[in-house]
Amino acid sequence: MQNLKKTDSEIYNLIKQEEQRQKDVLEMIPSENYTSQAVMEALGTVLTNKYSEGFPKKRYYQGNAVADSVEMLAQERAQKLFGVPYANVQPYSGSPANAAIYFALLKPGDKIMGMSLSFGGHLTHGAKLNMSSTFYKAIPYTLGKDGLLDYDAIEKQAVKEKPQIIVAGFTAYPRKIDFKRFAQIAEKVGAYLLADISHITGLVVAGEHESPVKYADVVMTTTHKTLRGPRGAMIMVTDKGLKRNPDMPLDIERAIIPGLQGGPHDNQTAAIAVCLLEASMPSFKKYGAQIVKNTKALASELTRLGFDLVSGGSDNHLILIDLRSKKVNGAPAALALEMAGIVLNKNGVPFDTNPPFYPSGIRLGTPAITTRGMKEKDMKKVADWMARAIDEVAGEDLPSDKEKRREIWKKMKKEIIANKKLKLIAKEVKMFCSKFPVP
Ligand code: DSN
Repeated sequence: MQNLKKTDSEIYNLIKQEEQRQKDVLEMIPSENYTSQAVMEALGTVLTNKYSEGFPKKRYYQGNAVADSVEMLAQERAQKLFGVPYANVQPYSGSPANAAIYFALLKPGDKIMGMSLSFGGHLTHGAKLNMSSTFYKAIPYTLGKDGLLDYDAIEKQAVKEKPQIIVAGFTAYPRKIDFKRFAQIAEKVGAYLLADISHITGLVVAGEHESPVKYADVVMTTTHKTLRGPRGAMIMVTDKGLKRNPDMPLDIERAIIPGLQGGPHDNQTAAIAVCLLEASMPSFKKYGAQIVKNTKALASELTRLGFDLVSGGSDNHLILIDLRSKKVNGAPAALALEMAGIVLNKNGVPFDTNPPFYPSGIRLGTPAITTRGMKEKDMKKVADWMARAIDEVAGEDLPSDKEKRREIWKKMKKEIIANKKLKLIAKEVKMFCSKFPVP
C-alpha cells in the first residue's frame, strides 16, 4: 500500500490500525470472516473503473467484453456450486438483494411473512421502518418458548394470513432449519418460499447444513459471511422456482436494474467468483466441518461454565447467550468482552423485554477464528476468557428506567474501559492470537 501511504497517510494509518486489530483479537461476530488474499486482490483492481449496467452480452456501455467474462464466470460457478439454473451476482449486498426479490415477485401491499427481528429475523424480513414493512405488509412469526422454530405455529399463522412470500433464514438462530417443512407450509398457502441463507451458506456448501435448493423457489445469500468472500450477495432461482414462474430470472434482473441498482461493481463480482472457486475446493468442506465442531465445543464449554445458551446449544456457526441468569445486560457484557479482546455483539434473546440497544444477550460465532486455524481444544481457552470477562460485570444489571440506565451505563462504561483484569485477558488473548495467522 505504498501509494496509499504517500497519497493519504491518514487513511493508510487507519487501515493499518484495523489490520492490527483484526490480528490481535478473537473476531467472533458470527457474520464476519477473513477473506483470502486472492479475494482482496480481486477487489483492489482496475475492474472498479468500469461501468457495466445491464447483464452479460446485454450492456448499455461499450468495452464490457472482460466484465462479461468475469460476471459469467461468477454466475457459472454459483450455479454449479449450489445446483441452481440461474444466479444473479449483482446485488451490492444482502439488503438490496432481498429488496430486489420482493420488487420482482410482489405487488405493493402484499404480505411478507418473516421471522420477527427481535427473534433473530433480519431487517429486510419485514422489520418496522424497513422498506419490507412500509411497501409491503409484514407478518412476523416468532420462536417457541424453547427458542426453537415452531413449524406448526408458523403453519397456522400462514394459513390464517395467506402471505405471498415466506422467508426462511435467520441471523441469530443456532439450530438447523427444516427447509422441507417450510416448503410444505409455503405450498399449502400458495406463497413463494425465499430461503435467506446468508448466515449458513458456507455450511450449506460444505454439506454441514441441508441445502434449501430442492425446497425454495428463490435463494438469497450474502457472500461475506461463512462463504468467506467479499461483501456482496447473490440471488438464485431454483428449478422449482423456475417451474412455478419461468419469468422469475428476468423479473429479478429488471428489479436489480433499472429497478434498484445502477452498474454492478465488477471488482466485487470478480472477488465473488474467486470466493466461489475457493468454496468449491475440498479444503472448504473441511473448513465448514471445523466451524461446526468448534461451535459445538465452545457451546458445551460455555454451558459447563454456567452460561445459559438459547435452545441449549448449537448445530451451526453461532451461539446465542441469554445473560439474564448472570444478571448482566448484553451491552456491558459485549463491551467487557471487547476490552478483553473478544469481539462479538450484544443481541436480543427470544421474548426479550429489554430494548435492542440494551438487550439481554450476546451473539457469537466461530467462522472467523476457524479461518485462523483454531480447533476444538482452543475453544476451552476462549470459553474461559469469556467467563472471566463476564465475571467482571456480572451481578450489575442495567435498570429499565431510561434516565437511570443512561447514568449507570455511563459510569459502567468508564469502569469497564479502565478495568485492569480485562486488560490482562486482552494481553493473553493477543499472545494466543499471534499463533494463528490471518490469511
Ligand atoms: N448484519 C448481519 C448480521 O450480523 O447478522 C445481517 O445482515
